[in-house]
Amino acid sequence: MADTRNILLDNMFLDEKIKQALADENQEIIERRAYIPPVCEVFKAPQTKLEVVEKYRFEVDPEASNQLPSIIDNKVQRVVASGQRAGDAPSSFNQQRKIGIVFSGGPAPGGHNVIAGLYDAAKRANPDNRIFGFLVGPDGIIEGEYIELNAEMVNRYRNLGGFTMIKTGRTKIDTAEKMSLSRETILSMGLDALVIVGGDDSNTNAAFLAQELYKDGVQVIGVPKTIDGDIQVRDADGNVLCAMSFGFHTAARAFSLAIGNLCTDSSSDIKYWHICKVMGRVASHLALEVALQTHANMTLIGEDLADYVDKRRLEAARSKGYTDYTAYGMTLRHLSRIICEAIVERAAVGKNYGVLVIPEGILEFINEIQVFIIKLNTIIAHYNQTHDKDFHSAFPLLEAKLDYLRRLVHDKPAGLSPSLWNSRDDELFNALPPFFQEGLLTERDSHGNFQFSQVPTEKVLLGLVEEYLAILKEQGRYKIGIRKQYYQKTMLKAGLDPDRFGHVIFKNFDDQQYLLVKESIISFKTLGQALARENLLGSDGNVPEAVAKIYNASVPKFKTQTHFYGYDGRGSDPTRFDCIYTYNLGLTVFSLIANGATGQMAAIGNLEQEFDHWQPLGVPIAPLMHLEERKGKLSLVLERSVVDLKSPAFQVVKAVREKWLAATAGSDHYRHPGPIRFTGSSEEDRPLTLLINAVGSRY
Ligand code: FBP
Repeated sequence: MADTRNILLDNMFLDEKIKQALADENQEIIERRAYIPPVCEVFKAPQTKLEVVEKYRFEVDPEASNQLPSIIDNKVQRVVASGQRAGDAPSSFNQQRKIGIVFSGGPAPGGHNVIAGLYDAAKRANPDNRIFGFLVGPDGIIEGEYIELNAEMVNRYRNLGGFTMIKTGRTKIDTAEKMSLSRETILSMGLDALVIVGGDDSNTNAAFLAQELYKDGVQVIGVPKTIDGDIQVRDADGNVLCAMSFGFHTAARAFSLAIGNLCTDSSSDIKYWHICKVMGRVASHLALEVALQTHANMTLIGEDLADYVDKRRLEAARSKGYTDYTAYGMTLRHLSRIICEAIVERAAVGKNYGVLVIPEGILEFINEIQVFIIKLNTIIAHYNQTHDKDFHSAFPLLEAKLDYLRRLVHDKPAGLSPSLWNSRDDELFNALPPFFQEGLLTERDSHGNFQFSQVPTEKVLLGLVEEYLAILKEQGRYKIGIRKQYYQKTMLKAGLDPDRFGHVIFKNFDDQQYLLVKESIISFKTLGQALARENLLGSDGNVPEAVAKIYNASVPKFKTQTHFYGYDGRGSDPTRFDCIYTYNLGLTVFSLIANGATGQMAAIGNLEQEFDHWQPLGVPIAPLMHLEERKGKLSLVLERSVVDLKSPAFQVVKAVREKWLAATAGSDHYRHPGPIRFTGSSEEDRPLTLLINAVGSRY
C-alpha cells in the first residue's frame, strides 16, 4: 500500500498542474512583478533639474544649526524637467555614479519599489551606474556588508511587499565609532551617494550622515518609510510637504480587511466582542484609517483621549470653589468605564457583540501610564549610562527589576532626581498586574523608543472592562435587550399573557422595541420574587418555563477574542497606491542625487490629491529637526506627527462614531473594504484619511 502511494506521488510531481500548484510563485506574484507603475509627468523627460521653492518657511532649532551646519540652509526643491532633450550631449546628470541604499527599521510595503525606481532611473541616466544594497539595515553599512543589485534581483521584487531583497535592521549609527566605520565603508566603496529608507529616526540618521560625509562629497538622501504614518511633514506655516510615509496605506488596508471580516463574523454569531490592537507606535493614524475603512463599533484614538476633560468632575469642583486638575486627561479606569458604557448600550438593543479597535500606543495618552513610561525610560537610561552592564542584562527577571525600583525609593543615585521614583510610584506600580509591569519595563529599542508592540495593552484594558462589567451586571445595569415581538411570541406560545408579565419583568415594556429586564431582577431568585408579588408564578410555584427562557436570554456573557494586527499587515504586498508612490519616490531619489542634493528627504507633494497633481520634491531634513528627550537625554530628532484632532479626517470620525457604535435597534454600519486589489477599478487610489483631509480642507 505504502509503495503504491510513493509511485503515485512520483508521477503526480511530474504533472504540470501539480507542478504549478506547488510552485513558489503564483499568478498574482507573476502579474505583480510585470506591473509598471505610472510615473509623474516630470519623469517622462530625459532629465530633471531641481528648483528651489521659496514659499516654505522653517523655524530652525539653534541646536540643528549648530550640529548640522552644512545642510541647515537647504531649501525645499521641486523636481522639474530640465529642458535637456534626448540626443543632447550628456551632462552631470548622466555622470557615472555608485549609489548605496539601505532599509532601516521595520518593513513597510513598497520598499522594493523604491529600489526599483532608483535602479531604473539610474540605469536610464547611465547604464554604467551601479546600485548597491546594504544588508540587514545600517549594520550593513557599519560592517561593510553589501551586494551589488542587478536587473534580475530588482525584477524579482517589483511591486512585492517586505524588505526581503536586502533585509532590514534597527541599528542606529549613533556613536562616533559607528559613524567612522560607516564612513570607512562608504569611502572604500567609492560611493557617490547613500539612500536611507526609514522612519523619523532613520531620517534623523540620514541628516547626521549627510553632515558627516559632506566634505567627502558623498550625498545622503532619506526616504519616508513607516507603516505608522507618523512622518507627516509641514513647514512652519502648516503647508504640507509630505502627507504620508509609504507603507501606511497597505498596512491599514490589510488590518482593515481582517477587522472588516471580524465585523462580519461578529454580527453573524453575535457572541463575541473582538478586541483588535493595531500597530502604529504612539500615533493613532493607523487606527483612524481602520475606523474609516471598517466603521468598527468603537475605535479609540489616543490623541483624542489625551484631550479628554471630565466636565462633570470639573463642574463639581468648580461649584466648591476649586479646580480639579485630575479632571483633565484620561485614566485607565475611566477609559474602561467608557468602553463598558458602549458595551452596555449595545447589549440593551440586543447586540452583545461588537468590534473594538485599540491603537498600540494608547498607553502613551493615558495619564498615569505615560508618567510611568517617562519615569522608567529615565531610570533605565540613567542605569545604562552609569553601569557597565545594561539594565536588562543586570536584572533579567521581573522580581529583580522591581527590587531595583523599590530600592530607588530610599537610595538616591547621583544624577537621578530624588523625587523621580517615590513610595507612591512604587505603590501604584506594584498594584499593576505582573504581565503589565513586565511590559512597561520591557527593553527600549535601539533608538530608546518604548516598544509598544511588546505590551499587551488590550489585556490590561480588558481586565478592567471585565471587572466593571461584572459590577454593572450585579447592579442589573448590563442586560441584553429582548426583541418585543420575540417576547410576545414566546409568551403567547406558552399560553401566558405578555402584557401582564411584561410590566412586571421589564422596565420599558410600553415604549420600546427592545425590552430590558428591570434592574432589581438580577437573579432567578429575584425574578421569582417579583413574579410572586404579582401572583404570576406557575401552579407548581416556579417561574414559568417561557419566562425563564426570556430571562436567560437577557443575561449577558461577556465573551471576547483578542487580536493583534501589525506584523501581518507590515508584510503585505503593497496596494496600488503604495506601488505607485514608492516607485515615484525611487525616481525622485535619483533626481535629487543626479542634481547634487544632500541632506534632503525625497517626498511627493500633493499626495493627498489625484495622481496627476503629484509633485516630486526634496524636503530639507535639518530645518525640521528639534530637541526631544531620547534615552533620558535631549537629542536632535525629526518630529513624529500624531493625529491632528482638528483634521477633517478625525472630525468626520468623531461626528459619526455614535452612528458606527450602532447602539440602536437596527443593523450595524460596518463597511467591508475587502482585500487589497492590485488590478481592477475597485481599488481605492489613496488612503481615506488623505482623501478626506484633501476634500475637507475645501470646507
Ligand atoms: P518603523 O517605525 O521602524 O517603521 O516600525 C514601525 C513598527 O511596525 C511599529 O508600528 C511597531 O511598534 C514596531 O515597528 C515594532 O517593532 P519591531 O519590529 O522591532 O517588533
